[in-house]
Amino acid sequence: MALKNINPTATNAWKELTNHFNDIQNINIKDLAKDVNRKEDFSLNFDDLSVDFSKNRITKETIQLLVDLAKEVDLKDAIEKQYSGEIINVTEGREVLHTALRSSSEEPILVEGKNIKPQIQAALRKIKSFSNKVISGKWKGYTGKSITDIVNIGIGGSDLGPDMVVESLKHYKNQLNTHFVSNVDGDHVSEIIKTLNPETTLFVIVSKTFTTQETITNSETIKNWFLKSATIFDIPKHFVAVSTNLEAVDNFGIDKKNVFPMWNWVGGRFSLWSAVGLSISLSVGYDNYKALLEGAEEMDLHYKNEEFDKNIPVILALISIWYNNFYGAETEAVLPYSQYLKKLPDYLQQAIMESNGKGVDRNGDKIDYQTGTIVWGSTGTNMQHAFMQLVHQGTKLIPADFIGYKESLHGLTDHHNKLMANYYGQMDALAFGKTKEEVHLELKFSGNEDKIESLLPFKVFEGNRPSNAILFDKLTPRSLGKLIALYEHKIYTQGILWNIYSYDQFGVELGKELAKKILNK
Ligand code: G6Q
Repeated sequence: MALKNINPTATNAWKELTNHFNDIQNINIKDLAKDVNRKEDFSLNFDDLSVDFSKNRITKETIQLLVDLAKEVDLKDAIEKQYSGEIINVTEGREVLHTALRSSSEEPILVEGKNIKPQIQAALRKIKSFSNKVISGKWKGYTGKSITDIVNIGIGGSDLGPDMVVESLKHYKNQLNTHFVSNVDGDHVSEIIKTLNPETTLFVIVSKTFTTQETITNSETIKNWFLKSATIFDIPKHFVAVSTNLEAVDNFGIDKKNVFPMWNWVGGRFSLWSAVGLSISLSVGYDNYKALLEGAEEMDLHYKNEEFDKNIPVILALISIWYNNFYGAETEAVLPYSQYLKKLPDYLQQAIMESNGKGVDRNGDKIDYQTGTIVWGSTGTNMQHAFMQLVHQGTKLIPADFIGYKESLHGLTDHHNKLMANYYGQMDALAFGKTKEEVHLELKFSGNEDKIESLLPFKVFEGNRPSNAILFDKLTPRSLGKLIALYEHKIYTQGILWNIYSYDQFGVELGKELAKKILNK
């Protein structure tokens, strides 16, 4: 049975939310914070994760009404349909089963009548044994040397996820150096090749279709470069593929034994949990890769089983809808206070904007309300010295997720205390601002009384700018898995509430078609 098809703006809850918005739209976070229980009432804890959403323009009633909305569009039913393998990617006629990739339960999940769990387990075993061979140095290149460098060749979903995770887990990496080639711009591949020795490099070509222009072009260029010093008989030792297109992989010269599976029931941007994540397992070892999957599964179970008002992905999705559809906020910032997470905003831009950037509802009708949010961001504290000016004092409302870790990975306590002081300081500054009176006193006591009149308005911070504090104990493969799965479920929740299909991406096709036509000319 397909997903339900309910226009959110036609629901009772939406009407009530509209009335409620009219009543409280001028509410101030500073006033709300006077309630001593606020932080406790507006926080959720789950294992090593705590989410404090108290610094938002919301009351208990707001949450209640948003939860009512989720119930009225039957989010529960949609979640169950996703997990059980119904064809919820209707426009492409596919199941959406990235959650199955990290499920440790024995319960079968059927696709076309066949249980997919055994295939998933077999792929994991293959990833494990291959990673072990390469990492231990048993896998030899064509001159008998061990592998030192891995190059992932892929684009979009076959690049952004693995690239982000490899970067985020750099602390856990082994001796292998991992590189990513994606852009069809020859400068990208040229710069990477420059640093490589063909005798000790392993290329992982990741392409579900094995027809993607960028990936095939880069793979051919790399193969030609490789064949300058090796022969075609050496290809199996240096090229492996992750794909569904076995024929094209074979034509490329890759040994059948070295092909890792991909499945149509996993979308590209949700595929890092499949063999698309091979470069992750090579970079940090299979055990860490498995821990990433386990962390994601923990979040999957939380999302599936928890009541909506205690469900972290659901609550974050609902708050985002509140700003997007009622306050008219157009963008959201994702601000990780960890240099390791510098690629997270790029990754989330694809996951969120490709999924929910849709203007037609599940009926095929043009939508007259706002859908997908624009997501952007960068790491703290760097961005505090860059774009945060606009977030603090600009004219736009930009809700922000602040992602932080209690513990530092390198034990540099002094650095970490400063980092986290900034993490909390930014959220307080956004929420509570600085009043005229405070600026007045500050100028007076700093010996600038004569400048009060001319400077005061520029130094006032309005405040009332919302943020969520997403805080983990420590950056580990497990907590990263949880974080990524959290955003995946936020995406789906919003797609369901906006009555759109989150799992297709026809919007990227036209440009590709036209580029082909122009190239042929
Ligand atoms: C993601 C999209 C898209 C896809 C790339 C690569 O959800 O489907 O980004 O991952 O276009 O496709 P191939 O893996 O087929 O090369």
